[in-house]
Amino acid sequence: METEKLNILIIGSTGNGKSTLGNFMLNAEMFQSGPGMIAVTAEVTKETRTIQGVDLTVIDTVGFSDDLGPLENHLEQISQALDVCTGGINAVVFAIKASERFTTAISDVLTEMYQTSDLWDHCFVVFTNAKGLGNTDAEQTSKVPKQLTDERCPESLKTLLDKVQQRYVVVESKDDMGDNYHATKMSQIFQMVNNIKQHTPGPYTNRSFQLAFSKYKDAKEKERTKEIQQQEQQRLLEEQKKQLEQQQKQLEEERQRREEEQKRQEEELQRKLEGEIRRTAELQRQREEEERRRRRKRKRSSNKCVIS
Ligand SMILES: Nc1nc2c(ncn2[C@@H]2O[C@H](COP(=O)(O)OP(=O)(O)OP(=O)(O)O)[C@@H](O)[C@H]2O)c(=O)[nH]1
Ligand SMILES: [Mg+2]
Repeated sequence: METEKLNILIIGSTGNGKSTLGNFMLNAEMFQSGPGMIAVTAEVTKETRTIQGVDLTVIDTVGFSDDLGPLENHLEQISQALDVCTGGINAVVFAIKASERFTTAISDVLTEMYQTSDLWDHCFVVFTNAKGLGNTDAEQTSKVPKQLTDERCPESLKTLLDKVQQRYVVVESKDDMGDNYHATKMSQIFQMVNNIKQHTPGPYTNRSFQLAFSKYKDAKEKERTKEIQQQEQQRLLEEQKKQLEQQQKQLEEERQRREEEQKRQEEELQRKLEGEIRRTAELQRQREEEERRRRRKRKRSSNKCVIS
């Protein structure tokens, strides 16, 4: 009888325990993992081992992070990872460190991804670092994290669990919890994969992903073109507004200039008129003075005639 082959792809945000989970699944130190603030896994890596009679191939990926840039880059790297197995992927694990906050950075990526891909039908969540929730023994580390039933559970996390049809496993994948723990957890993980197998027509391939991805890219391209057109329209409108304001300013300046010129001309005319009036009055005064002088002279000469 042929051995069952399963391909599991692990995705998630950087530092959420993807590589450690990969090592846990394969029960060997195959992938490099580590603490700290800098992303460890820098490229997609594939490793295979036989676990519970299954030829299990785990594909570890570069974590979602700001360093990856826009969502397109995140999707591109998922696309590359999906190409690693020719037969397709039986299940995609979304790794979330249960001990850490579910940040908006993750949910933003997810919200965009929901629109873009049908990958969720093949996906289940693994909450890693179960011990980090304060659980110590094997039984406790399998419990549903209290946060999931808390009314303050982030909507984005609830949506993610809805998207994966409430398929999730809680695992302590770093600390050695013994062979029984490993066997139990791997059985749970294989159950998830079987559940996915039952509910999907076949393994998930990069072709399906690319279809959704190209639709997404087209939509984004249209969005960008629309945005550029809107910006261009806005720019033109603002330019027209500026021109109009400039014209109005020029018209106003012209009106003021004309008003001032008219005022100046009126004042000039007024001055001329007043000068003319003054000159006429002076002439009049001089004429009267001359007349008076002439009269006095005539009077004097007529008096002289009378005396002689
Ligand atoms: N206690 C405990 N520590 C964990 C668990 N999972 C991961 N860690 C620790 O968390 C840190 C990050 O784990 P990695 O497996 O390197 O995380 P990653 O998602 O592969 O990170 P990148 O490769 O940078 O994207 C390491 O120090 C791990 O030892 C877990 O289940 N329990
Ligand atoms: Mg890693």
